[in-house]
Amino acid sequence: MNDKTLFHARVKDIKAHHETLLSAVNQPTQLSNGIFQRWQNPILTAAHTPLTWRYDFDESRNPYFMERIGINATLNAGSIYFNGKYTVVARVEGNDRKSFFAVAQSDNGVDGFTFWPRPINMPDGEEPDTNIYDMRLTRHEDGYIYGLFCTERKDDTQPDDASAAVAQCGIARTKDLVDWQRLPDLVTYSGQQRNVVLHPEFVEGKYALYTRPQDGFISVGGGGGIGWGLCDSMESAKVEQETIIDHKVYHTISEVKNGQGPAPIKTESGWLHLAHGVRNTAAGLRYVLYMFITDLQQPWVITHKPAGYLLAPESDERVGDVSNVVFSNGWIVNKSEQVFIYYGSSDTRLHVATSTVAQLVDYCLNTPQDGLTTHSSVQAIYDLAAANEGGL
Ligand code: M1P
Repeated sequence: MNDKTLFHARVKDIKAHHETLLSAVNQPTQLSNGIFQRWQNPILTAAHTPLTWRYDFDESRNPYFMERIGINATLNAGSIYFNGKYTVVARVEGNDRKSFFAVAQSDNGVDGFTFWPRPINMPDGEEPDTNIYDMRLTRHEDGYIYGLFCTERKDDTQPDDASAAVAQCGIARTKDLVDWQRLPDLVTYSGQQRNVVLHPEFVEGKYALYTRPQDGFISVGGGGGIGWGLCDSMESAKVEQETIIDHKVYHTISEVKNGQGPAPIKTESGWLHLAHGVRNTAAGLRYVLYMFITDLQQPWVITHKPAGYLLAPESDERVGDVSNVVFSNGWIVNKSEQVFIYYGSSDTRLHVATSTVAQLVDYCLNTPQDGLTTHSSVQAIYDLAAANEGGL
Protein backbone atom coordinates (compact mmCIF):
# COMPACT_ATOMS: atom_id res chain seq x y z
CA MET A 1 0.00 0.00 0.00
CA ASN A 2 1.51 3.36 -0.94
CA ASP A 3 1.36 6.33 1.43
CA LYS A 4 -1.56 7.94 -0.39
CA THR A 5 -3.66 4.80 -0.22
CA LEU A 6 -2.60 4.25 3.39
CA PHE A 7 -3.69 7.77 4.40
CA HIS A 8 -7.16 7.42 2.88
CA ALA A 9 -7.64 3.86 4.16
CA ARG A 10 -6.73 4.94 7.69
CA VAL A 11 -8.99 7.99 7.61
CA LYS A 12 -11.89 5.81 6.47
CA ASP A 13 -11.26 3.10 9.10
CA ILE A 14 -10.80 5.46 12.00
CA LYS A 15 -13.84 7.58 11.09
CA ALA A 16 -16.01 4.48 10.73
CA HIS A 17 -14.85 3.12 14.07
CA HIS A 18 -15.55 6.47 15.75
CA GLU A 19 -19.02 6.74 14.22
CA THR A 20 -19.88 3.18 15.33
CA LEU A 21 -18.73 3.95 18.86
CA LEU A 22 -20.70 7.20 19.10
CA SER A 23 -23.89 5.64 17.75
CA ALA A 24 -23.76 2.48 19.93
CA VAL A 25 -27.04 1.93 21.75
CA ASN A 26 -26.66 1.38 25.49
CA GLN A 27 -28.67 -1.30 27.30
CA PRO A 28 -29.33 -1.80 30.98
CA THR A 29 -27.49 -4.72 32.55
CA GLN A 30 -29.59 -7.79 33.17
CA LEU A 31 -29.87 -7.64 36.94
CA SER A 32 -30.39 -4.69 39.26
CA ASN A 33 -30.37 -4.56 43.07
CA GLY A 34 -33.59 -2.53 42.98
CA ILE A 35 -31.74 0.58 44.12
CA PHE A 36 -30.10 1.57 40.83
CA GLN A 37 -29.59 0.17 37.35
CA ARG A 38 -26.16 -0.16 35.77
CA TRP A 39 -25.80 0.22 31.97
CA GLN A 40 -23.62 -2.02 29.82
CA ASN A 41 -21.40 0.48 27.99
CA PRO A 42 -19.34 3.31 29.42
CA ILE A 43 -20.91 6.54 28.16
CA LEU A 44 -17.55 8.18 27.45
CA THR A 45 -14.08 6.78 26.86
CA ALA A 46 -10.91 8.32 25.46
CA ALA A 47 -11.97 6.94 22.07
CA HIS A 48 -15.15 9.08 22.14
CA THR A 49 -13.18 12.34 21.98
CA PRO A 50 -13.37 14.13 18.62
CA LEU A 51 -10.94 12.93 15.98
CA THR A 52 -10.16 16.57 15.17
CA TRP A 53 -8.54 16.92 18.62
CA ARG A 54 -6.23 14.02 17.89
CA TYR A 55 -5.49 13.76 14.17
CA ASP A 56 -4.23 16.18 11.54
CA PHE A 57 -6.46 15.50 8.54
CA ASP A 58 -4.09 17.22 6.07
CA GLU A 59 -2.42 14.53 4.00
CA SER A 60 0.67 16.58 3.19
CA ARG A 61 1.35 17.27 6.91
CA ASN A 62 0.33 13.83 8.16
CA PRO A 63 0.85 11.25 5.39
CA TYR A 64 0.67 8.29 7.82
CA PHE A 65 -2.47 9.70 9.41
CA MET A 66 -0.84 9.43 12.83
CA GLU A 67 -2.44 10.49 16.05
CA ARG A 68 -0.73 13.78 16.88
CA ILE A 69 -2.27 14.36 20.31
CA GLY A 70 -3.20 11.34 22.43
CA ILE A 71 -6.08 11.26 24.88
CA ASN A 72 -5.58 8.91 27.83
CA ALA A 73 -8.89 8.96 29.68
CA THR A 74 -12.30 10.58 30.11
CA LEU A 75 -13.55 10.37 33.65
CA ASN A 76 -15.11 12.13 36.61
CA ALA A 77 -17.72 14.49 35.13
CA GLY A 78 -19.83 17.29 36.54
CA SER A 79 -23.33 17.23 35.05
CA ILE A 80 -26.39 19.36 34.48
CA TYR A 81 -29.58 19.26 32.42
CA PHE A 82 -28.89 22.10 30.00
CA ASN A 83 -30.86 23.34 26.98
CA GLY A 84 -32.92 20.16 26.82
CA LYS A 85 -29.95 17.81 26.95
CA TYR A 86 -28.19 15.64 29.50
CA THR A 87 -24.89 17.46 29.73
CA VAL A 88 -21.64 16.36 31.30
CA VAL A 89 -18.48 18.38 31.82
CA ALA A 90 -15.99 15.54 31.70
CA ARG A 91 -12.46 15.46 32.99
CA VAL A 92 -10.43 14.61 29.89
CA GLU A 93 -6.82 13.62 30.43
CA GLY A 94 -4.24 13.72 27.64
CA ASN A 95 -1.31 11.37 27.20
CA ASP A 96 0.70 14.24 28.68
CA ARG A 97 -1.22 13.75 31.99
CA LYS A 98 -2.83 17.19 31.84
CA SER A 99 -6.56 17.20 32.53
CA PHE A 100 -9.02 19.67 31.05
CA PHE A 101 -12.78 20.03 30.87
CA ALA A 102 -14.96 19.22 27.88
CA VAL A 103 -18.73 19.32 27.41
CA ALA A 104 -20.56 16.30 25.97
CA GLN A 105 -24.33 16.03 25.52
CA SER A 106 -26.93 13.33 25.03
CA ASP A 107 -30.68 13.36 24.34
CA ASN A 108 -31.51 10.49 26.70
CA GLY A 109 -28.71 10.52 29.33
CA VAL A 110 -27.50 6.96 28.70
CA ASP A 111 -25.99 6.95 25.21
CA GLY A 112 -25.18 9.14 22.23
CA PHE A 113 -22.94 11.47 24.25
CA THR A 114 -21.13 13.72 21.78
CA PHE A 115 -18.42 16.22 22.65
CA TRP A 116 -18.70 19.84 21.64
CA PRO A 117 -16.14 20.70 18.94
CA ARG A 118 -13.67 22.29 21.36
CA PRO A 119 -12.79 21.65 25.04
CA ILE A 120 -13.55 24.38 27.58
CA ASN A 121 -10.90 27.07 27.48
CA MET A 122 -10.87 27.70 31.22
CA PRO A 123 -9.17 30.99 32.12
CA ASP A 124 -6.15 30.59 34.39
CA GLY A 125 -6.29 31.44 38.06
CA GLU A 126 -4.36 34.35 39.57
CA GLU A 127 -1.64 31.75 40.10
CA PRO A 128 -1.48 29.60 36.93
CA ASP A 129 -2.94 26.09 37.22
CA THR A 130 -0.69 23.14 36.38
CA ASN A 131 -3.68 20.82 36.22
CA ILE A 132 -7.43 21.13 36.73
CA TYR A 133 -9.98 18.36 37.30
CA ASP A 134 -13.21 17.02 38.84
CA MET A 135 -15.65 19.87 38.28
CA ARG A 136 -18.83 20.03 40.35
CA LEU A 137 -21.57 22.01 38.62
CA THR A 138 -24.17 23.87 40.65
CA ARG A 139 -27.08 25.83 39.20
CA HIS A 140 -27.24 28.34 42.04
CA GLU A 141 -30.31 30.38 42.92
CA ASP A 142 -28.22 33.53 42.28
CA GLY A 143 -28.66 32.77 38.52
CA TYR A 144 -25.18 31.52 37.65
CA ILE A 145 -23.95 28.02 36.92
CA TYR A 146 -20.85 27.53 39.06
CA GLY A 147 -18.05 25.09 38.37
CA LEU A 148 -15.88 24.26 41.37
CA PHE A 149 -12.87 22.09 40.64
CA CYS A 150 -9.47 21.06 41.88
CA THR A 151 -6.57 23.25 40.78
CA GLU A 152 -3.23 21.59 41.30
CA ARG A 153 0.16 23.29 41.41
CA LYS A 154 3.71 22.33 42.33
CA ASP A 155 4.48 22.59 46.02
CA ASP A 156 7.36 25.05 45.91
CA THR A 157 8.14 24.49 49.57
CA GLN A 158 9.49 21.05 48.53
CA PRO A 159 11.71 21.89 45.54
CA ASP A 160 13.53 18.54 45.68
CA ASP A 161 10.37 16.46 45.34
CA ALA A 162 9.08 16.61 41.74
CA SER A 163 5.79 14.99 42.79
CA ALA A 164 5.01 17.37 45.68
CA ALA A 165 1.79 19.22 44.85
CA VAL A 166 -0.81 21.50 46.39
CA ALA A 167 -4.54 21.08 45.69
CA GLN A 168 -6.94 23.98 46.07
CA CYS A 169 -10.50 24.75 44.98
CA GLY A 170 -10.73 26.69 41.71
CA ILE A 171 -13.98 28.57 41.04
CA ALA A 172 -15.53 29.67 37.76
CA ARG A 173 -19.04 30.63 36.68
CA THR A 174 -20.94 30.72 33.44
CA LYS A 175 -24.38 31.06 31.90
CA ASP A 176 -23.74 29.03 28.74
CA LEU A 177 -20.94 26.52 29.54
CA VAL A 178 -18.87 28.22 26.81
CA ASP A 179 -17.65 31.45 28.40
CA TRP A 180 -16.37 31.02 31.93
CA GLN A 181 -15.54 33.79 34.36
CA ARG A 182 -12.70 32.64 36.57
CA LEU A 183 -12.98 33.83 40.17
CA PRO A 184 -10.27 33.72 42.85
CA ASP A 185 -9.63 30.31 44.42
CA LEU A 186 -11.44 29.46 47.62
CA VAL A 187 -9.60 30.54 50.75
CA THR A 188 -9.85 28.29 53.81
CA TYR A 189 -7.67 27.72 56.83
CA SER A 190 -6.88 24.14 55.75
CA GLY A 191 -3.58 23.31 54.08
CA GLN A 192 -5.19 21.88 50.95
CA GLN A 193 -8.68 21.34 49.52
CA ARG A 194 -10.26 18.92 47.07
CA ASN A 195 -13.88 17.85 46.42
CA VAL A 196 -15.38 21.26 47.24
CA VAL A 197 -19.03 21.61 46.19
CA LEU A 198 -21.38 24.61 46.18
CA HIS A 199 -24.82 24.06 47.75
CA PRO A 200 -27.53 25.25 45.31
CA GLU A 201 -29.35 27.57 47.75
CA PHE A 202 -28.33 30.39 50.04
CA VAL A 203 -28.19 29.33 53.68
CA GLU A 204 -28.62 32.10 56.25
CA GLY A 205 -28.24 34.49 53.31
CA LYS A 206 -24.77 33.15 52.46
CA TYR A 207 -23.20 30.80 49.94
CA ALA A 208 -22.72 27.36 51.47
CA LEU A 209 -19.89 25.00 50.59
CA TYR A 210 -19.11 21.36 51.21
CA THR A 211 -15.34 21.10 51.66
CA ARG A 212 -12.69 18.44 52.22
CA PRO A 213 -9.81 19.80 54.24
CA GLN A 214 -6.60 17.84 53.86
CA ASP A 215 -3.09 18.10 55.24
CA GLY A 216 -1.32 16.58 52.21
CA PHE A 217 -1.93 16.14 48.49
CA ILE A 218 -2.93 12.43 48.53
CA SER A 219 -3.29 11.78 52.26
CA VAL A 220 -5.78 13.91 54.16
CA GLY A 221 -3.68 13.29 57.27
CA GLY A 222 -5.26 14.60 60.46
CA GLY A 223 -7.76 16.56 58.31
CA GLY A 224 -10.45 15.03 56.17
CA GLY A 225 -14.14 14.34 56.45
CA ILE A 226 -16.78 16.24 54.52
CA GLY A 227 -16.77 19.79 55.81
CA TRP A 228 -19.34 22.59 55.71
CA GLY A 229 -18.78 26.32 55.69
CA LEU A 230 -20.46 29.56 54.70
CA CYS A 231 -19.07 32.47 52.74
CA ASP A 232 -20.39 35.94 51.91
CA SER A 233 -19.36 36.07 48.27
CA MET A 234 -18.19 33.79 45.49
CA GLU A 235 -16.16 36.65 44.02
CA SER A 236 -13.73 36.42 46.91
CA ALA A 237 -14.81 33.18 48.51
CA LYS A 238 -13.48 32.60 51.99
CA VAL A 239 -14.65 30.04 54.51
CA GLU A 240 -13.63 31.23 57.96
CA GLN A 241 -14.99 28.20 59.77
CA GLU A 242 -15.16 24.63 58.51
CA THR A 243 -17.24 22.13 60.46
CA ILE A 244 -16.89 18.43 59.68
CA ILE A 245 -20.36 17.01 59.04
CA ASP A 246 -19.36 13.49 57.91
CA HIS A 247 -16.23 12.13 59.58
CA LYS A 248 -13.80 9.43 58.57
CA VAL A 249 -14.58 6.44 60.80
CA TYR A 250 -12.49 3.39 61.72
CA HIS A 251 -13.38 0.18 59.87
CA THR A 252 -15.89 1.72 57.50
CA ILE A 253 -15.80 2.35 53.74
CA SER A 254 -14.51 5.86 54.46
CA GLU A 255 -11.85 5.08 56.99
CA VAL A 256 -9.03 6.83 55.08
CA LYS A 257 -10.89 9.68 53.38
CA ASN A 258 -14.17 10.75 51.81
CA GLY A 259 -15.56 13.61 49.78
CA GLN A 260 -18.85 15.11 48.67
CA GLY A 261 -19.88 14.04 45.16
CA PRO A 262 -22.20 16.33 43.18
CA ALA A 263 -24.36 19.09 44.69
CA PRO A 264 -27.19 17.49 46.69
CA ILE A 265 -30.71 16.96 45.29
CA LYS A 266 -33.59 18.59 47.19
CA THR A 267 -36.40 16.15 48.10
CA GLU A 268 -39.37 16.20 50.49
CA SER A 269 -37.38 13.96 52.83
CA GLY A 270 -34.30 16.17 52.89
CA TRP A 271 -31.21 16.81 50.80
CA LEU A 272 -30.03 13.67 49.03
CA HIS A 273 -26.23 13.37 48.95
CA LEU A 274 -23.84 11.20 46.99
CA ALA A 275 -20.22 10.94 48.17
CA HIS A 276 -17.15 8.78 47.83
CA GLY A 277 -15.45 6.86 50.60
CA VAL A 278 -11.92 5.48 50.59
CA ARG A 279 -10.40 2.66 52.60
CA ASN A 280 -6.94 1.12 52.42
CA THR A 281 -6.28 -2.49 51.47
CA ALA A 282 -3.20 -4.64 50.80
CA ALA A 283 -3.90 -3.90 47.11
CA GLY A 284 -4.05 -0.11 47.60
CA LEU A 285 -6.87 2.37 48.07
CA ARG A 286 -10.44 1.32 47.29
CA TYR A 287 -12.94 4.05 46.33
CA VAL A 288 -16.70 3.41 46.57
CA LEU A 289 -19.83 5.61 46.43
CA TYR A 290 -22.18 6.07 49.37
CA MET A 291 -25.22 8.20 50.20
CA PHE A 292 -26.80 10.12 53.04
CA ILE A 293 -29.64 12.58 53.63
CA THR A 294 -29.36 15.93 55.39
CA ASP A 295 -32.06 18.07 56.96
CA LEU A 296 -33.88 20.43 54.58
CA GLN A 297 -33.47 23.49 56.81
CA GLN A 298 -30.06 22.50 58.16
CA PRO A 299 -28.22 20.88 55.21
CA TRP A 300 -25.19 20.33 57.44
CA VAL A 301 -27.07 17.87 59.69
CA ILE A 302 -27.13 14.23 58.57
CA THR A 303 -30.46 12.59 59.34
CA HIS A 304 -30.06 9.23 57.56
CA LYS A 305 -26.99 7.34 56.44
CA PRO A 306 -27.16 3.75 55.15
CA ALA A 307 -24.34 1.41 56.17
CA GLY A 308 -21.61 0.75 53.65
CA TYR A 309 -21.53 1.54 49.97
CA LEU A 310 -24.17 2.23 47.35
CA LEU A 311 -21.96 1.36 44.38
CA ALA A 312 -18.51 -0.24 44.26
CA PRO A 313 -16.26 -1.07 41.31
CA GLU A 314 -17.44 -4.19 39.50
CA SER A 315 -16.12 -6.28 36.55
CA ASP A 316 -14.30 -4.09 33.99
CA GLU A 317 -14.77 -1.03 36.22
CA ARG A 318 -12.20 -2.49 38.62
CA VAL A 319 -9.22 -2.03 36.31
CA GLY A 320 -7.69 1.12 34.90
CA ASP A 321 -5.06 3.77 35.52
CA VAL A 322 -5.95 3.82 39.22
CA SER A 323 -7.67 0.49 39.78
CA ASN A 324 -10.45 -0.28 42.24
CA VAL A 325 -11.96 3.21 42.05
CA VAL A 326 -15.43 4.57 41.41
CA PHE A 327 -15.85 8.32 41.75
CA SER A 328 -18.86 10.54 41.08
CA ASN A 329 -19.09 14.30 40.86
CA GLY A 330 -22.21 14.51 38.71
CA TRP A 331 -25.85 13.43 38.69
CA ILE A 332 -28.96 14.72 36.95
CA VAL A 333 -32.56 14.51 38.11
CA ASN A 334 -35.08 14.98 35.29
CA LYS A 335 -38.71 16.14 35.34
CA SER A 336 -39.92 12.56 35.95
CA GLU A 337 -37.63 12.39 38.98
CA GLN A 338 -35.38 9.83 37.31
CA VAL A 339 -31.79 10.16 38.52
CA PHE A 340 -28.79 9.66 36.24
CA ILE A 341 -25.63 9.02 38.27
CA TYR A 342 -22.46 9.62 36.25
CA TYR A 343 -19.42 7.89 37.68
CA GLY A 344 -15.84 7.36 36.61
CA SER A 345 -14.26 3.94 36.99
CA SER A 346 -10.61 3.43 37.87
CA ASP A 347 -9.77 6.95 36.64
CA THR A 348 -10.22 5.76 33.03
CA ARG A 349 -13.81 6.00 31.71
CA LEU A 350 -17.26 7.36 32.53
CA HIS A 351 -20.42 5.31 33.20
CA VAL A 352 -24.05 5.93 34.06
CA ALA A 353 -26.31 4.24 36.60
CA THR A 354 -29.99 5.17 36.72
CA SER A 355 -32.45 5.30 39.58
CA THR A 356 -35.26 7.53 40.81
CA VAL A 357 -35.56 10.03 43.63
CA ALA A 358 -38.13 7.70 45.27
CA GLN A 359 -35.78 4.70 45.12
CA LEU A 360 -32.78 6.61 46.46
CA VAL A 361 -34.80 8.17 49.28
CA ASP A 362 -36.22 4.74 50.17
CA TYR A 363 -32.66 3.35 50.15
CA CYS A 364 -31.45 6.08 52.53
CA LEU A 365 -34.44 5.91 54.87
CA ASN A 366 -34.74 2.13 55.12
CA THR A 367 -31.24 0.67 54.88
CA PRO A 368 -29.83 -0.10 58.35
CA GLN A 369 -27.17 2.30 59.59
CA ASP A 370 -23.64 1.11 60.30
CA GLY A 371 -23.50 -0.07 63.91
CA LEU A 372 -19.70 -0.11 63.57
CA THR A 373 -19.26 -3.67 64.89
CA THR A 374 -19.68 -7.18 63.49
CA HIS A 375 -22.20 -7.85 66.25
CA SER A 376 -24.50 -5.01 65.15
CA SER A 377 -24.20 -6.03 61.47
CA VAL A 378 -25.26 -9.58 62.35
CA GLN A 379 -28.10 -8.19 64.48
CA ALA A 380 -29.38 -6.25 61.46
CA ILE A 381 -29.49 -9.52 59.48
CA TYR A 382 -31.30 -11.24 62.37
CA ASP A 383 -33.87 -8.43 62.44
CA LEU A 384 -34.49 -8.69 58.69
CA ALA A 385 -34.65 -12.50 58.74
CA ALA A 386 -37.11 -12.36 61.66
CA ALA A 387 -39.28 -9.86 59.80
CA ASN A 388 -39.26 -12.23 56.81
CA GLU A 389 -40.27 -15.33 58.81
CA GLY A 390 -43.16 -17.01 57.08
CA GLY A 391 -43.06 -14.32 54.42
CA LEU A 392 -41.15 -16.05 51.61
O1 M1P B 1 -7.56 8.37 42.04
C1 M1P B 1 -8.80 8.32 42.69
C2 M1P B 1 -9.35 9.75 42.92
O2 M1P B 1 -8.40 10.46 43.71
C3 M1P B 1 -8.74 11.79 44.06
O3 M1P B 1 -9.84 11.80 44.94
P1 M1P B 1 -9.61 12.11 46.53
O4 M1P B 1 -9.19 13.51 46.61
O5 M1P B 1 -10.87 11.86 47.26
O6 M1P B 1 -8.55 11.14 46.94
C4 M1P B 1 -9.05 12.61 42.84
O7 M1P B 1 -7.85 12.86 42.15
C5 M1P B 1 -10.01 11.91 41.89
O8 M1P B 1 -10.04 12.59 40.66
C6 M1P B 1 -9.58 10.47 41.62
O9 M1P B 1 -10.60 9.81 40.88
